[in-house]
Amino acid sequence: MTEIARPFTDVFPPVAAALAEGRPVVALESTIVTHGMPFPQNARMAARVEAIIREEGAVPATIAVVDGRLKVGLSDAELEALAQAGGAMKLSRADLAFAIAEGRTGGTTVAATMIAAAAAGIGVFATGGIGGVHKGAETSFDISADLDELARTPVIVVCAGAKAILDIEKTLEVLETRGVPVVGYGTDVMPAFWSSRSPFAAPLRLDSAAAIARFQKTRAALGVTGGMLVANPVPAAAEIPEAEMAGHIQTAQREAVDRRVTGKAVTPFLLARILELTGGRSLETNIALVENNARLAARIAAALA
Ligand code: PSU
Ligand code: MN
Repeated sequence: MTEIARPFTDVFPPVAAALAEGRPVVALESTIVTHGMPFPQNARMAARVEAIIREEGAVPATIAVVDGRLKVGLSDAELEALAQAGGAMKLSRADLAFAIAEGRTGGTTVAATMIAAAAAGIGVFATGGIGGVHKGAETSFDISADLDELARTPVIVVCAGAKAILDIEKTLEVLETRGVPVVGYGTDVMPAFWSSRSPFAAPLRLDSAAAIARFQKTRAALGVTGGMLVANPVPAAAEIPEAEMAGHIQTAQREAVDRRVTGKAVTPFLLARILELTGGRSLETNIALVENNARLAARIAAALA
């Protein structure tokens, strides 16, 4: 952990030991736990994802703010408690420090998790989907802080693409403008979270964890700062075809506009409605793709170590 962040940070001992010895560590976000999935599935998912990372020989570090402490790695009991915490904040770059200063508890988004991971010296992070440019952003201006964070903070983020609740094409355009490499893992097309394919090309393609590690090391050597987005398609057995999701997404979207849901409430609202509209099926897919991303992230971390 950077010296100045140390007084309010708790690095979980197994994470601290792995970092000190140069062994692979994978960061995990916690907004997916506090706002992305209901209890108890969120708790089960979080524990299973950590287990997968350990199976792959890496150490998981779930990042969160608990009672004002920035946690880099949680014990099983702390993770279970966070999964049931009422009133947790959803923390991004704007309010990560607020929660720490005010002694609050919150899940960290992709942006806030990247900040904490980089400060702790963790270079790889697994999640489900990133935030991006929302549909209708031309009037709402709703563009996730995740995209700016990817541009500035040197962490590899492994995701299953951008959700179809976002405008994938505009999300890719913003990432290109901000100089963020988007790498399709073993695919030429951008995956779309619940579906393995979107109508859009993946800007770059790599087929191994070693190649991804080499690319990031080369960027660093050239002084090219910032993160990288790895888009890992959901396993075929778990996917829901895009056409099937389109109607549900449209319904949830319309409700969000009608109810004037804005700001950071938008993504959790859409996720919860889509879960209801698919009768829980979207959640199964969500869990499968996070597990798949955790496995790849552990292999990238091993290749970087
Ligand atoms: N996408 C998901 N599940 C999630 C999120 C995104 O499939 O839980 C969360 C992530 O933490 C992401 C955040 O960083 O939502 C983006 O929120 P916003 O759009 O408000 O920036
Ligand atoms: Mn937003």
